[in-house]
Amino acid sequence: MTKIIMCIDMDAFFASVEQQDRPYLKGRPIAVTGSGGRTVITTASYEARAFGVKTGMNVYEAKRLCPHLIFVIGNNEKYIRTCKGLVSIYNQFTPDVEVYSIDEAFLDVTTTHHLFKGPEAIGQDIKRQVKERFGITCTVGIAPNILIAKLASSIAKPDGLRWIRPEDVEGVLKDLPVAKLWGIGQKIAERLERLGIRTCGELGRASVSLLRYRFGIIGEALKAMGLGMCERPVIAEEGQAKSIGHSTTLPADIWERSEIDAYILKLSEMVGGRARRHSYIGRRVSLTLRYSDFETFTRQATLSRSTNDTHIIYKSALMILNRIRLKKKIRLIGVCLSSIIDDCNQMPLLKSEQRRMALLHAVDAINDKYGDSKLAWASYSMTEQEAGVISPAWRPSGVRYVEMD
Ligand code: TTP
Ligand code: MG
Repeated sequence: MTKIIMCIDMDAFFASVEQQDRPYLKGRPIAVTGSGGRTVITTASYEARAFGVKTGMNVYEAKRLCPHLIFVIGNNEKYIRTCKGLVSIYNQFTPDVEVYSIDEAFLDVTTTHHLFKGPEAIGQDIKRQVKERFGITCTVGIAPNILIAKLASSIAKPDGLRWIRPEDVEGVLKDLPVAKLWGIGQKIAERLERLGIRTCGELGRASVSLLRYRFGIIGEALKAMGLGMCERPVIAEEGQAKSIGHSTTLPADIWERSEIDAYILKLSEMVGGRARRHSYIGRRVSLTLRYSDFETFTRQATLSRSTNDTHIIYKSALMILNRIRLKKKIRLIGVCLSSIIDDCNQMPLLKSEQRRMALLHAVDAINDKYGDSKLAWASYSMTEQEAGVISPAWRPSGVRYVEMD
């Protein structure tokens, strides 16, 4: 059966929330920056984008482009609260809701749209409710799969709705530059261009063996993307977190291995503590790093058995880090525990493990009582300053990182 997938993406999310909160900012060029004195822009209002201001730009460059630009320090808690409210709107229309990032969700309405006068009517209703409840606009893309739904929403931005029906996919992709597709970055686009492939139409017609030869295992997937095909389903939350992750944007970019390790320990403790509090254990540990120029990547390791032990999470994250040759300074670090199941509280077999678990629970009890990180592991003290932002990155219940490994 042909699926009907929706992609809902807020327009200039952080900036729109701030403009709604402070009406004097409405209709004006604003840029949202991180807390903790960071000088990089996380997003800009569409009024500011008209001057060329964009995500990742530093404030000096932005001010030069738009001298009357207004800067606002972001407030992650506020955005997470809004995100949770948005999900409650989506849940009216289907149980298959995937909260993909803080302002973006995929809905599979294949089996429910007829109850609501069709997908377009659902899209309009969501846009109306988002506007009424939060005073912000969003863009809706509708398509047979998430790849094309995402494309539809990016084409229709801002405040738009676009339905790309199965019979329209080929026409839309024909002359579309490959980099417009979700998942094809600038680097892959450049490599494709060297093969004479610029548009999705050309990519769809390219020989699989050539693509496989040049791009390895992703060669086939690239061709499928050029044809507008994507098998990945909408992965709905099932009430239980699928992963527990914390990330932190550092107060200043760092390079020193000992400093990076200290942050990883701190994040591992936050992840382990949260897993223990909610009685979850997980088998996969991922480490996400963002370089100073915003290039972001995730590597992961699978453990021999599930855990919520800070020490094991930390050691696994360090093992992952040991395999990475750092090219630039780091601006963000994230640690995530996934492949999660309920912890049946089995008693560890080894005496040393039993002792450590008892210690972990004692640390948790004190931290629960007096706030996180009152008691911490020795090398925490190496992080001289508190990080600027520590939050469950993007998703209200855990993190989904792009899996690259
Ligand atoms: P996006 O949806 O990528 O951007 P946006 O909502 O601001 O604008 P658009 O209308 O193009 O969708 O990201 C959502 C929010 O996430 C954004 O408002 C700010 C934040 N963000 C960061 O903090 N760092 C980043 O690198 C990016 C890309 C976004
Ligand atoms: Mg957005």
